[in-house]
Amino acid sequence: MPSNITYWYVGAASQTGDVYSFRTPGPTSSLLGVRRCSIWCSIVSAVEIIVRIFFMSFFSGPFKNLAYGRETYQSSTYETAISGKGVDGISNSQWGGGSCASTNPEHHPYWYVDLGKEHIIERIRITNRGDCCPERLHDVDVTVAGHNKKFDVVCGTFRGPGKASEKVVVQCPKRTKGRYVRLQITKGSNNVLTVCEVEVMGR
Ligand SMILES: [Ca+2]
Repeated sequence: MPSNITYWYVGAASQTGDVYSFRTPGPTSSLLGVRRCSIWCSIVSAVEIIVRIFFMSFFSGPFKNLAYGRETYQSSTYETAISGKGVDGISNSQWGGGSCASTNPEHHPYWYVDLGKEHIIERIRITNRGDCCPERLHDVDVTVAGHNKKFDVVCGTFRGPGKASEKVVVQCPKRTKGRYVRLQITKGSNNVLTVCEVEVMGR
């Protein structure tokens, strides 16, 4: 049995008349199924849902976006393009949409997010700016740090240059673990790091 099976289980099967609903646990509970039947039928349905959850966990893993709404930082801030706009849940790649984070021109600008605690990190998805200068996204090192904030775990690098509104995906090595995820442009000078959304997929 995979270790992540414990993340998913049938919790709080509720009964309303003859309707049984099955939900995942936690504050972001999602509906897994509803059955209208007798108690015996419901038991069979519960088994069916457990089997389905097992295969969902085994093949795809219960990864979710860990970065949404978390604390963020960047090496400098261009006007009102604060770092938090990178994790506001809005992937609008148009600058006028007001949801992109951006630094000033720098040598090696960086942006990072604090996930609050250590997680297994699977991949990072970055939404690049779409209305202008997408080539600014290049040679981005994605690194991960534990509580000590030493970004010495390499997830991967995006050489680029990026395309307009591109969704850049950087896949981390298996079982990459950390609390902080940082993006940094490591080559050239007079670089501007702009990210319209950064999603850190993990568990
Ligand atoms: Ca955003």
